[in-house]
Amino acid sequence: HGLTTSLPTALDRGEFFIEYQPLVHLGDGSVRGAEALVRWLHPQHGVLGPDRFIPLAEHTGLIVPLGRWVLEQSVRQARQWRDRHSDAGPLRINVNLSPCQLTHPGLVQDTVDILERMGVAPDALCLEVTESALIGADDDLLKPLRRLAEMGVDIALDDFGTGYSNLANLRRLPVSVLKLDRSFTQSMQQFPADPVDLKIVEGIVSLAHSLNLAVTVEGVETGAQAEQLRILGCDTAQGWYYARPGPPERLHELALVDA
Ligand code: G
Ligand code: G
Ligand code: MN
Ligand code: NA
Repeated sequence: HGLTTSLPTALDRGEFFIEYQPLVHLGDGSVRGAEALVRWLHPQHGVLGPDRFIPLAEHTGLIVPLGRWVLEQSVRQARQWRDRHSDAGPLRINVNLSPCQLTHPGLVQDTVDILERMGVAPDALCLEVTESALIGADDDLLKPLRRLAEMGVDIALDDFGTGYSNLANLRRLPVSVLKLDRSFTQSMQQFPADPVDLKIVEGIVSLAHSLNLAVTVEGVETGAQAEQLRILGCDTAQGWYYARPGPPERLHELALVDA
């Protein structure tokens, strides 16, 4: 239908834009960075979320140039945050990668080029890959991620806890961050939360920390959730309680308040 025919030229027409959702340190509440979330301002349908077009972009191959564009914009934005107020501390940028981007041979070189061109250090970038994309991943798939990790780029396992991956498998993956799926956060709605859910999160956090992985929680909507997840030892949080995804200027304001 309409989206299928208009997607291939949307990039050239400049119809995509990026919103940023802050990542907040649970210990002190400071803004540490943001996740880049792409949107499509469609001339007829208005603003479309990634769920409406990423699957189509993956199917048609547009995800490779679109993903490269998202990465470049996001790294440029990280540079602007740094230039505009270094007093807020370095703000890191998280960018989502589709499985198709992992198999594209240009991924490592494109990433290196973008970081160099923008003058941004690799450790200011975190690439998010879903747990399901890495289940059963062979060495060929992991090689580019390993090279990026060796350069200092963080790799996060997104939607962790939904993909039924073997926990022992984590040792094999070049990841440094687990992003706990929103479903765990939702079960922290009541205070005190369900004791079994508490034990599960506690176990994941303890395993993650013993493997030197940081834990980020998604979908935090209330202060009670934030407090329980902080007590459970989670490191960083993201969610509507702190801020909805928004324009990059919003991050300046949020980061400056804490600085
Ligand atoms: O933006 P929203 O909050 O609706 O995000 C929905 C999903 O879309 C998230 O799971 C996110 O990982 C994915 N997503 C957002 N931006 C990008 C992107 O630039 N590339 C890819 N591959 N996925 C994205
Ligand atoms: O990459 P990922 O699937 O994690 O993308 C995050 C998605 O979660 C985006 O669609 C974003 O808009 C959404 N989101 C972010 N914060 C919250 C929240 O606090 N509650 C809910 N329900 N969704 C959120
Ligand atoms: Mn994500
Ligand atoms: Na997620």
